[in-house]
Amino acid sequence: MPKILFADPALWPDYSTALPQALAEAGIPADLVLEAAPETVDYIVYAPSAPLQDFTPYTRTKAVLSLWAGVERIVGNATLTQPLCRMVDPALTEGMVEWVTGHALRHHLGMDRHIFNPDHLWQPKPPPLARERPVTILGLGELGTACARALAALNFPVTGWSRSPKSIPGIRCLSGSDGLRTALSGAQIIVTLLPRTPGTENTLNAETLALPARGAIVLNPGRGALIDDDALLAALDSGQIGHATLDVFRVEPLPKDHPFWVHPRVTVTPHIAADTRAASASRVISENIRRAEVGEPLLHRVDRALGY
Ligand code: NDP
Ligand code: OXD
Repeated sequence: MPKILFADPALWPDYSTALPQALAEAGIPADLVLEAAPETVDYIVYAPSAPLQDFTPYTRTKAVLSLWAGVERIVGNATLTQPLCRMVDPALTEGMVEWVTGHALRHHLGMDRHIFNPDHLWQPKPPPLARERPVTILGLGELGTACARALAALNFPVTGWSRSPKSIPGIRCLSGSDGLRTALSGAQIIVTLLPRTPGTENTLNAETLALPARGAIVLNPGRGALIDDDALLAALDSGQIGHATLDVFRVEPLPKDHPFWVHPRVTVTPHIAADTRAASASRVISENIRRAEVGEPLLHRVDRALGY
């Protein structure tokens, strides 16, 4: 019977029912524990906030299974030599699609003008149709692709950008550094859904923020480090960027004195774009344990060299 260490006690209340149930549904008789002698552990269910930081003594561990989609706080741990899998949770993806389409539609429809109208102004200014508003999504992985499809289904012309070339029906797919310039040029809404790696740091900077259409909207549910904060603030001040809706930050919680809190063209959401949901995440974890137990390849393996 495999021994599974649930390494983050703070998250256990969410998983104490869902994980045993999912393991049972997957037909895995498991010894699920919150503490164990490291050399007895077969699988580790992990989050970066877990007290466990030294993986060296976990000599028989077959996989470390992250509850987080982004692994930048784990992947650089030199003691973690066991296979690492990230979270790809259908419910998390659903949540991200809702956050991105909701905030895209807020700006597309100009909702703020009517929600905050203290002077009761009657100023009919119909928005353009979605088909007239180009959207660019940086990152065409699990989340970026789902958001691209959802926005394309609403008729937005969607361009996506990724490291490797892709072909997705209904989406203009670009890659590489020339692709980035083309993807951003003329975009009216930009969504950043890249992982944080050395290759994605400051993807949006003074130079690239000058490429979109004037007044473009930035939505960042990816990671704070994808954007150069100072360059974004300058672009907001000049009107080159019309508004930024930001869910993730270089430092979280966002420090109380950070200019983003008070900037009139910034909306801050507190890293809630898409949560891992215990029921569906437990099924993902259980499926990976089932696979490992029967010698099938693990799903969602992190490429250490690429960092995601
Ligand atoms: P994936 O790994 O599935 O996709 C990542 C995408 O980014 C891929 O298309 C990849 O390209 C592309 N990419 C990576 N590096 C580069 C690069 N240097 N240049 C161009 N493209 C690059 O990740 P997910 O879609 O699952 O998640 C994306 C990120 O969203 C996570 O890493 C996490 O940071 C964030 N997130 C935020 C949440 C929130 O609540 N705010 C919740 C969950 C995740 P390729 O396809 O070629 O590999
Ligand atoms: C994640 C996140 O990576 O919540 O799962 O940001």
